[in-house]
Amino acid sequence: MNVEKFDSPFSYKRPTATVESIKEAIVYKLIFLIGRSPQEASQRDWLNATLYAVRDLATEGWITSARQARSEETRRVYYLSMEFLIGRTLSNAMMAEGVYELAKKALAELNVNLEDVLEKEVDPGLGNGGLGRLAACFMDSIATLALPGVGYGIRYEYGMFRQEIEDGRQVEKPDTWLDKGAPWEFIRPSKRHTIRFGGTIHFEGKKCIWNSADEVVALAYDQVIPGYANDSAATLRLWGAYAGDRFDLADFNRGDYASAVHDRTLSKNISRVLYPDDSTWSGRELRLRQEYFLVSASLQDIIYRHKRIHGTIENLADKVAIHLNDTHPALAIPELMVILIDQEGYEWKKAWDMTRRIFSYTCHTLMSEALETWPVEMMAHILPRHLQMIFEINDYFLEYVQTYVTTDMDFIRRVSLIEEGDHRKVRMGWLSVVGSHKVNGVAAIHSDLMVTSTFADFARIYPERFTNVTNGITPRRWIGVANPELSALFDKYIGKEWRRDLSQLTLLKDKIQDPELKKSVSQIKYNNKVKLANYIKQELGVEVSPEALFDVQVKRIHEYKRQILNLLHIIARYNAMLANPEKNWQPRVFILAGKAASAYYAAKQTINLINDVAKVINNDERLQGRLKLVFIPNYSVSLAELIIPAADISEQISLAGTEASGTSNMKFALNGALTLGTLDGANVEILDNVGAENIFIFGNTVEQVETLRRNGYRPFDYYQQDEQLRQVVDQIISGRFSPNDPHRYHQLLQSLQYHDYYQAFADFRSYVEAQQKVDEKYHNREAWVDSTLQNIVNMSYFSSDRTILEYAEKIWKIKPIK
Ligand code: 26V
Repeated sequence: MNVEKFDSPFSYKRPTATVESIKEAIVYKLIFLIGRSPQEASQRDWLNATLYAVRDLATEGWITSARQARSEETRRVYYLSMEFLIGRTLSNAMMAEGVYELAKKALAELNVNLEDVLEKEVDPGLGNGGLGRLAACFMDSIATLALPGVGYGIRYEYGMFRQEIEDGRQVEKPDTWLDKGAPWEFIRPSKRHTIRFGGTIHFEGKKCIWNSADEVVALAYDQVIPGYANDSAATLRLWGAYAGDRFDLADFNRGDYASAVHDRTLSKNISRVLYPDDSTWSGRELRLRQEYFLVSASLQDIIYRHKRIHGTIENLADKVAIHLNDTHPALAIPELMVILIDQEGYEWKKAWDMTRRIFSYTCHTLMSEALETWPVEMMAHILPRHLQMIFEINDYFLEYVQTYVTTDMDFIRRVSLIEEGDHRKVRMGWLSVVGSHKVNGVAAIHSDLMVTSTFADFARIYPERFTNVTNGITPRRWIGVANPELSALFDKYIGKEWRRDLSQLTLLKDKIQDPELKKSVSQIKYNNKVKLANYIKQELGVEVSPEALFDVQVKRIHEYKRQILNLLHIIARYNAMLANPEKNWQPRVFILAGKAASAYYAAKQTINLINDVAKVINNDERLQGRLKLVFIPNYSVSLAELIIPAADISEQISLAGTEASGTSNMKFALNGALTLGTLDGANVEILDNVGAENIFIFGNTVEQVETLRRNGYRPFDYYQQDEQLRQVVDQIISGRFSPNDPHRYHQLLQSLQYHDYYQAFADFRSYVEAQQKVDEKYHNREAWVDSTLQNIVNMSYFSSDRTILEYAEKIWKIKPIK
């Protein structure tokens, strides 16, 4: 039964966009929406006016595609993620709507420079790193493929902290991204849901009654995610927390303003900050509340929408797919059970069958410390009904295991959703696997390791449940927006379709020997390096030459990613250059960027050391400018767009078996950098695609890493036996780079010498040798450019469109909107 009337009496016809029409739209927005005259408008006013004008264009397609999806009553996917790192929106949207050049001209006629205006846009940092950026690339692909999908997340008032470097050290400053307004969002005052917390439960017969103690209101803020040139758009709905009607008028009238607003402040805390820590899991009550807030608001929304379209929830499992981006929204599983049983009156087994048909889950890490668990005690306090439901799910599941798999008590204890001990814990990863019909890893090697390590027991119970979907990146942002000159070159050689179908890049293969093409590719790289060099000069006051080889490692700072290995080599190179200054050294600029979790001491020390070493190297005149090291502060999506297209070498040097996939590795290769990496994550598949001659692979394999660990890895032996390594380590320990505080890195280095959990010493020699090969290859510029091109043309597989189509077909079972 259709509850909504779909045929609308009025249909809007979009006028053809021209410079004139866009100019008019921008000025109109400026005057009537912002309330400024063109004479007194600031750059930000122009930005917002342009944003509103372009948003209008995207909104047309958004409304039609939403209506169309409803009328088709198709199955849809809801992507639940605690993070969406969407980056700036304007240039991407202008390109999607096909008006970039028109808007540029329109603004020019108003004496405004588009590029300057674009730089004013804030970059919402609503994510930590790879997982959040992947969610953003996925939304872009969902929109471009016109798939029926909605993203759900949290509208954090403070995103990822702003990183400043003071005296070489990271200092965290609040990211007040909303201060400048959020012109891209639509606030939906009518879309609000009440979220309940705490209180008690009791049974009346078989029925469980939850009397909650606290309530918060979730309010929807929508963002249009425009599809590329398809008059279609997807929705990203972010929830903000409000106090609802909790304002106490009695307190206020008594003059006690503080009490009257106190509860409101507490409620708002839920969407106040993004957790800036993806390295360790320290259980925090507020984080648990945040996760439930996202889950409860989104599920209420999904069910409301479903009922409005279908009039029943009997067919919920046919029409709804819900995807869990890691375990963070895993409470959605018990939440749906609670809704189906307590509110809708379903019988347990039927509710469970529906739930498992609806959910799927992606695991994004193998690091055991990032696997979420929640103390039973805490969950009992905040979500008593959900804990009860998790116990019921566990009983049901363990009975299944005992009946059909094994009665081995060790096994049962290992797979139980509850970790026993003095402090019992709920294992969210296990819950996600048990409550989903599909579980995937994010690169081939990661998915293999998942079923042999973390989820080995579950792979025995549910072998057909586990699968792989290798990550991808959106070519619209990572070439289209980030590398306009390379985009224009592609357009010239193979037409514009590559933006929507990256397999078109294979057409370039026929032209790969074209000298013009080679020349252009290397000229474009050079131009991008000039841009980055200018930024470095302006922001850090360091002069770097675009003639040098740009060697780049940008990502969260973490021991497993081994920025320290990079640094050991840089210092070794420095020493070698000083020992042999006459040699024909290939000039190099080493560029690093990334944030360290605020409580992650070793990561923060690493940043400090990078900056200390940079100070020494950059000021050593004996090097004659042939070696530079820079740490670019406050890494973000927009900085990635500047840095990645300028790279010659992409450092992907995590210890084999630790990086689930990596996605910057794909962005670099697509922009023509050569990967210097270990056989880890998606590097393995990049190697398969570009061929061994066009990538630098080094280091131990997963098997070798495991063997070393099993046989007792002794980093001190490597230190003793490798003279170059020993010299570097001794220099750091002796305070060569921190003369005013010679003991600064004692602990960091001791931990390397005696533990080195991520085996940096074991891979040092092989890394240094690989770096020599890099120099040799760069010497032969022809060969280098050939390899660059081989990387570019062989990247089709890594489009997030391919990734999303795999999810759509294999996991979500959804089809494009007609
Ligand atoms: C964990 C936590 C725990 C505490 C609070 C905040 C927080 C935020 C994130 C995480 C999990 C991080 C997992 C993650 O980002 N994994 C990355 O996912 C990428 C996309 O699949 C993948 O390319 C990277 O290799 C992987 O590290």
